[in-house]
Amino acid sequence: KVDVLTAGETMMALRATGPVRLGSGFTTSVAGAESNVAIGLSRLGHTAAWAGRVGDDEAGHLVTRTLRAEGVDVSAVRRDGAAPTGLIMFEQRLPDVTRVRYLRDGSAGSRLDPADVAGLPAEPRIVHLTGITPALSASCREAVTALCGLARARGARISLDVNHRARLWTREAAAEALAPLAAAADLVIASPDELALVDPGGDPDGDPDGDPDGDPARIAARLLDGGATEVVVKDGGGARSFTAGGTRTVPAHRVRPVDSVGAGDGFVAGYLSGVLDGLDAGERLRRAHTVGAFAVLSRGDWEGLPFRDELELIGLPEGAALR
Ligand code: KDG
Repeated sequence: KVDVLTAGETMMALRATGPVRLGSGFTTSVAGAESNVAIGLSRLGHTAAWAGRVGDDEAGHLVTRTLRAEGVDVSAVRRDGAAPTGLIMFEQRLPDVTRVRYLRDGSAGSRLDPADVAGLPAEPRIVHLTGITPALSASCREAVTALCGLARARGARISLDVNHRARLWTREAAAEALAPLAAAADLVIASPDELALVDPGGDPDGDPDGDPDGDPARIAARLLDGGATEVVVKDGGGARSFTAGGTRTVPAHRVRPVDSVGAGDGFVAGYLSGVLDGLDAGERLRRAHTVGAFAVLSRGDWEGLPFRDELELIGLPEGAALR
């Protein structure tokens, strides 16, 4: 049994070592919201599998090699000779302003289809999805729907990080595709503006922001009425968990970010880790904030994520030396 199965697109990440227009160099790594979560979980001692397509190219090898080195099960990854592995370029222009550029149109990852997910690792406890994958292509949308069906058939819980990417699609298109996914999910994680996209009581005319009642608590209540067991709403300062049993709010750690890309994925990895460990809502949120804080305190999407024995490092007094 694998604790968490996730699927999506993982790209080769090119990180500029200076301003790109001046002719900077690049370091290479990998990036993808779903595989970031898988890495975070693996580092915390859980078993995680990632499925997706990579090109039959060196970048594809970098993706599978990196994930394997992080202990993520990549046995279901498909190598697609007909398209390249996607690229993502990061240029940190100011201490906490990073320009992100996708070079992923028509990539191998965007060619994921339902057949790729049909025979995935047996019996995951949780299937984790994000709103990025359905934005990539029609076949990706179908694959995500198939994965929800597989999760249901195998008794797995479905977790959805709404993760709206405005560079990939409009809010209208996102609302249309993501509302049914949220309706199928047990756990929905979103920022307040993302939550409005999956509001079951959203504007029937199709305007994703047209509902005058954009209050996260009310949207969460509607999702719970529709069958979700938990809705987690995160904003800069803290996060709230809504369940039938009540609401818990936990403030985030106060940290000085050095690179906030990947914070949300760290948050999700910490949260799912808390779910797998049977922690209560407050403790789950605390672990989520802790892992998210590690992500923003180091460069790269996932490189700074904590191993289990490092969780307690957040919260030590400033300047603490570990002797
Ligand atoms: O969540 C961080 C992501 O933005 C990054 O890893 C790339 O998956 C990614 C995406 O599609 O934006």
